[in-house]
Amino acid sequence: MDGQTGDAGQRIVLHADMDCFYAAVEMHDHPEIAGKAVVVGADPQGGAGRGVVSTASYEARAFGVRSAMPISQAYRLCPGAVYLRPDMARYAAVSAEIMGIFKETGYRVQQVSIDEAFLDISPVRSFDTARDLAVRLKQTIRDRVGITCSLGVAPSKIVAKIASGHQKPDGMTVVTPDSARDFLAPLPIRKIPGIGGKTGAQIEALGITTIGNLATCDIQVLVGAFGRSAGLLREAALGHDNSEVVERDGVKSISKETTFANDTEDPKEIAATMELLVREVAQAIADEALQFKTVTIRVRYAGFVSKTKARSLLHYHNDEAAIRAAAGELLRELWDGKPIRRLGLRLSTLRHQDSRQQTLFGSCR
Ligand code: TTP
Ligand code: MG
Repeated sequence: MDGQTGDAGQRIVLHADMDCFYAAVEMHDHPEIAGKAVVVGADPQGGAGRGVVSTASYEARAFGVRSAMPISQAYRLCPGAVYLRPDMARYAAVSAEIMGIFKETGYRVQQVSIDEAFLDISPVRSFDTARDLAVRLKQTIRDRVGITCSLGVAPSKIVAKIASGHQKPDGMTVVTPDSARDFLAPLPIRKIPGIGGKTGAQIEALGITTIGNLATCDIQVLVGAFGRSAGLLREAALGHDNSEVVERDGVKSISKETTFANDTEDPKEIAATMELLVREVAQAIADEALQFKTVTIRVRYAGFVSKTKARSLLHYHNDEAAIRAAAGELLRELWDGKPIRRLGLRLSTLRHQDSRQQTLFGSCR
């Protein structure tokens, strides 16, 4: 499945997915629970708890515990597990650190969830070099973040994503253009992203259980059952996917808004409300360990007319004073003295406080 050189212009996509992400962060932060059955989610309350499992360590999965399962069921399956509530601010910070490592490669990065990203590594040109890069990425994440991930390298996003899940945890699967069909053929159709419960059952009802079946069955059978989506299913089964890796930030902005009990033109009331918003957004970026560069205010007047005004600062900040100063200036410039119904404050152009500037993988650019 490896060892081949991509054609000139060949696309090479890497998909990374952290292993049991929330549980892995907890086990890293609390070494005494490393290697144990760990369940992150709602409080089990001795089996009477409501709510669901966010994730479970692979040790807990051995008992049948799964994401999205009722926590009471998880407790029945594995009463001896360590049960923890999620610490989203911590996971967001670790996520930002990992995305930072991906960005240091210099390749295009598309974050798709808190623990998942695609990298367009086509410039490495060969699947051998891609494998070397993947090995280094795994090592860097292990060294700097202290958790494991699973990687897939393939000629398209869809195959890279299927590949990253192929040998979890701590896995790596490289699928070259020549090996893609053989790789996909024996896998169950539900390995195709987006083919879940209902669609999966509909396809299986046609006697199609593997991706190979889906790739070779009579297209009219698919058209009969799925109409215009038949072509998409067939393309997915063949691993064809021209969609690009699109750069996107995880958290785009943090904003707070308040509606006044009565429309107001009282400068003191407006200033006091802005002060509350300043404190709230300052708290929110502190909780997520973020820095911002852009401050935007929004004023909605009676009659639903809204005006916004933004200011981008020269440097990243994380302090309340910088937000207060920018918001105050913007309000003076924007507000025309008419009664205000609603006031909003947004911070954007965000980055994680630990974003490091050094560049790794220089030779692979
Ligand atoms: P996933 O990557 O789907 O799962 P995972 O990282 O826990 O495990 P795997 O090794 O199979 O990749 O999701 C990432 C995180 O998102 C997960 O750690 C917790 C959260 N999550 C939920 O809160 N609820 C869910 O139903 C799922 C699937 C994930
Ligand atoms: Mg994961």
